[in-house]
Amino acid sequence: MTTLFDPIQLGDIALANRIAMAPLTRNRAVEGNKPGPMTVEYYRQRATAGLIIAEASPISPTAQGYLDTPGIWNDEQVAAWQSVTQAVHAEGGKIVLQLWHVGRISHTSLLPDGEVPVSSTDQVANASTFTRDGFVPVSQPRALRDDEIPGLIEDYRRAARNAIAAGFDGVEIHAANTYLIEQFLRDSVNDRSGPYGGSIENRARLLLEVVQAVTGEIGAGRTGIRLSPMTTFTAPLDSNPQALYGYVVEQLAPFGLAYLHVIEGETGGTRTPDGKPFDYAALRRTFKGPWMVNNGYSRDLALQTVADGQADLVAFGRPFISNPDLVRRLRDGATLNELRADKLYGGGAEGYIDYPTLAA
Ligand code: 8OZ
Repeated sequence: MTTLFDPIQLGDIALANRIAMAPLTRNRAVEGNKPGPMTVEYYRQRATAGLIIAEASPISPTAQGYLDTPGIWNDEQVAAWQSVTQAVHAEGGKIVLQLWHVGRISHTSLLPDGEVPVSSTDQVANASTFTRDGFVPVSQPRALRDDEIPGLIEDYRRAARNAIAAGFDGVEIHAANTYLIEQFLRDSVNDRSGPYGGSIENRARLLLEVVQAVTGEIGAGRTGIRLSPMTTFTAPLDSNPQALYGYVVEQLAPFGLAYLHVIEGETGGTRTPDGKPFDYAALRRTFKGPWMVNNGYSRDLALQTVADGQADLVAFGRPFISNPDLVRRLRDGATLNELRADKLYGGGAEGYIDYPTLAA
C-alpha cells in the first residue's frame, strides 16, 4: 500500500515523499522584488517537504499585483533565487517556482509608470489588493489586445528559462485563484470576441499557449500546473465549471506534465461549496499523470486520500507556515504549532522563520 511518506517521481523530479508545500504569498521580498536572506532561511527550514512550490512570482513588472512579491523576470532576481534553491538542495529537498500573472488584481501604484493592470476584460474586479498604503480596491484594468498576447507568452517563456537558471527543479504555472489565466478561462470575466474569447476552446487558448511555451522551453517533465475550478476569490464561477475544466484537462493530458495540482473547493475555505458539486475524479481520469490535491487537508484525510489512491500527493499551505518540520510531525502524529495569522503578509522574521521544530 502506498503511503504519504513514500517517494514519487513527478516527470523529471524525484521526490522523497508525497507531501508538498503549497505556494504561499508572504510579501517579504526585498528591494528589486528579490527574495532576501530571510526567505533563503524560510525555505531551507521547510526542505523536508517532498516538494516545495515556492510562492507565486510575477513573470514581468506588469504581472505583479501585491506589494513586495519576489519576481523572476531579471538576472538580479535569478541570482537571488539561486541562494534559495542552493539552500533547499543542500538539505536534500526539491523546489519549483510558481509563475504568476495577476491580470486585473493589481493597482496602478504597483505597476511601472503607473500603468493600468491588464486582463481579458476592462471590467474592474470586486476585490482589494495590498499596496504601500495598505489594502486598497484594485484598479480598473484594460483588456489586452490580441496582438499583445505573443509578448505575454514570451514573458512566461523567459520566466520559465529564468527559473531553471535560478536552479529550480521546475515551475508550476499558476492558472488558479482568479488571476490572469482564469480571467481568460471563465465566462464570468472574459467578455472578449476573437480568438481568445467566446467558446471554451477560445477561452482556454491563452492557457494552452502558455503551457506550450513553457514546456517547449524547459520540458513537460519540469512543468506542473495549478487549477481551482470552484474558487470565487475575485470572480464568480464559470457558468459550467465541469465542462470548462474538463476541456482544459483533456487538452493538458497529452503534454505529459510533471503534475496537476488542484485546489478542491474554495481556496482557503470550504472544501464543499454549498450545493455546488464538482467531479474532480473525472478530471483525474482524464489527466492520468501525477495528481496533487490541496485545500484544508487534515492528517487523517491526507493519509486516507493517498492510501486509497484518490491522489498521488497532498499539498499543505498554512500548516507548512507554522510547522517547518511538518513532514516529521505528520509521520509521528505530533501536535502542530498554531499559525500566527497576523504575520502572514509582510513584516519580518516573526511568524516567518521563528516557528519551532519538534527537535528545538
Ligand atoms: C493570498 C494573498 C495574495 C496572493 C493566490 C497568490 O491566491 C495568491 C495570493 C494569496 O494564489
